[in-house]
Amino acid sequence: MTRLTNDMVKDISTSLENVNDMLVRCAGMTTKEMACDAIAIDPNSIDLEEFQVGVIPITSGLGIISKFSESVSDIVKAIGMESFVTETTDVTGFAEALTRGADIIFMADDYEYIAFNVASKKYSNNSFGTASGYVAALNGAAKGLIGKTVLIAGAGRVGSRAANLLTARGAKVIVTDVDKEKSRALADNFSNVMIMDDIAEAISSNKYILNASPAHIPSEYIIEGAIISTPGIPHTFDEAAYRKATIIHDPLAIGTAVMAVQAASFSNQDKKKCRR
Ligand code: 2YG
Repeated sequence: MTRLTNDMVKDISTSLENVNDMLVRCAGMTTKEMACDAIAIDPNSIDLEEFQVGVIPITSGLGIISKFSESVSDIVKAIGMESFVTETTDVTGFAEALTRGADIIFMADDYEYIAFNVASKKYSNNSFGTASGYVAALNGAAKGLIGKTVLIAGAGRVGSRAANLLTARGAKVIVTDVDKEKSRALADNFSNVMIMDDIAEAISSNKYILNASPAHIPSEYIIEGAIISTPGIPHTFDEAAYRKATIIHDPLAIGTAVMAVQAASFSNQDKKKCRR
């Protein structure tokens, strides 16, 4: 999994309006609408203001990314939730979040990034949140994917998770990855996924692209009018690419917003159960 850097994170909190505007402009939906569409719930069926979120800085492995926790807290606030960053880190931070009454706890080490719903004991993770958020945005921007062919560039955790989300929305899926083993593993797991090994040919023959790879995609490869939903970091699309294509990207907010809404929806599911 590619790790965010301090530089990628430093301006997130002050650019959340821009992300929302980008989603409205490109995909016809706000950040909250995208997150609800990603898990197929009606935005009116969930009251995000009810939820208190605790974000815990985690020092393990390569350690803290500056402003990561604050950014997560601001992202969930921007979709209407209450949230705080714990004063303490790691296990002490977990105890602090519980003591302060967090309903949902966000934390990330170098391998997993999760949103844990305390009451329901279920959690949402970044691979699902990012894949489903960017698929929802692509679906909106393409005005539906039924019968359309979508190229997945990058068969890592997010790209692989996106494959069945795309087929569930009626798309035909092609996958390309510099690591042929990864693209074949993905194609083995999902029926009717085609493989294209040459990334230049793959990009230049597809209008709809879900880019979940860290690779640079030269603008020369991109079709005029392409729609590229791209969680991939580092984000290296240049001016020329932005002129030719609709490009949907942010380093953290789209995945985090889906995680928050999915974690909150676990409570609703329990409420529905106890209503019977
Ligand atoms: O608590 C901290 O500050 C650090 N332990 C956070 C480490 C996060 C590492 N993970 C990543 O950089 C990305 N996988 C995060 C998700 C990117 C959005 N799709």
